[in-house]
Amino acid sequence: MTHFRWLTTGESHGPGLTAVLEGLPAGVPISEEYIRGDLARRQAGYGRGRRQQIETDWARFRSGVRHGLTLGSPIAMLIENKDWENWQEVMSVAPIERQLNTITRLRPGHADTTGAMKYFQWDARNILERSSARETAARVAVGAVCRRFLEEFGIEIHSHVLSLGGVHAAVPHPVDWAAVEASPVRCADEAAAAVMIAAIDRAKAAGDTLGGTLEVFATGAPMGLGSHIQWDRKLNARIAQALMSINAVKAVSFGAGATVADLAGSRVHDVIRPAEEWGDEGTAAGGVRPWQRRTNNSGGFEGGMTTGEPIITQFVIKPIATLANPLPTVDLVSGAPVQAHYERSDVCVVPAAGVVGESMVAICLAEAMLEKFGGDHLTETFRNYQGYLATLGPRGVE
Ligand code: EPS
Repeated sequence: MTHFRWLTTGESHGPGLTAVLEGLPAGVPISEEYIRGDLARRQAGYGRGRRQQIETDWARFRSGVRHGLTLGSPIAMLIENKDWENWQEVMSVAPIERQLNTITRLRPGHADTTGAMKYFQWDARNILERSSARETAARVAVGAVCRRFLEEFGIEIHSHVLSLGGVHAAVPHPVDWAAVEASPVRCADEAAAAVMIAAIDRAKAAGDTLGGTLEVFATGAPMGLGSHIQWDRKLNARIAQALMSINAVKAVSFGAGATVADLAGSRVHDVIRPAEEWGDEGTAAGGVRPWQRRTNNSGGFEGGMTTGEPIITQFVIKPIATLANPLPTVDLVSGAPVQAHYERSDVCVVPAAGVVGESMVAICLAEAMLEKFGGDHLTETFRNYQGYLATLGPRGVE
């Protein structure tokens, strides 16, 4: 059993976000600068609003790291909200004298309506502050620590935008990840990216918002993470939950995804290549799998376990619910018909969502690696990992 667990705390306009991560072994190299790389990637992307000009997200370690290495103790990280300065009265911990304006014009598509009923609130701010996607900054901090751990095992995680506002990219194989990182919409298809940017500009002018489809691509995970033994041990299912938990996500798929519904089995299943076919490619997989596949329609999973092929998962994010040109709704207090609340928001967060998706996959993979290989120090985890890899391959005669 692993004791891997993590939590985030924080309201969007409160003093800051906190993340606690427990269960990583000692000896993992990590720095605040490393985490900043992913936090900055999440803050970027065409279509973001004014809030990102205020914030420069930085995760400060409060525990769990000494002299650049994890200690095996709980890691706490604090990300300050720079905007807090402007919200001290609105978000005051102590009761205040002044009567503040409340948010009562419920936004369709946000957590406002159900949250206000369920948590017995008169002010939707008491719901939206926590349901805001600001929280994903804390997830990315946890994900970055996990990513650094996975790097020790040669596992790399990327993401890119497949579609945005109905504009679909042509996906080159292999994907040019440097081009993705250089793109304002995190899409390597330059022509499609230009159309996506124009679509964001049009949506902004119309007071509207846009969603899209993202793909996360992880290489180097060894065959055999997760298990077929029980429903909650299937790693693809756990990744699906992790991605579905990202704000505004409506669908998750793997590999060929929904297209397999229309194809015969002979067109779907990934044929296993015997060693004779590998030719100059050497071992099939840099050792993480004993045999290669001719295709990867499974997205790297069979029976809820990694096959050793790249993990490929897609997720769909709806257009964000805060519209500058608001939708009809009702008032929380009077029930009267009104237009929904609007303060300030992003037009499109699709590019940023890819970084959050990578982070969630990193967290799931780190947990699965530690379930399989254990270890209180990275050296021990690595020894167990190498011992396992040495067992992969033709069984021979017992
Ligand atoms: C969000 C609304 C906006 C976004 C926010 C999510 O914030 P504000 O209300 O301060 O303008 O910028 O996302 C972030 C702050 C972030 O860091 O991603 C919402 O209502 O969900």
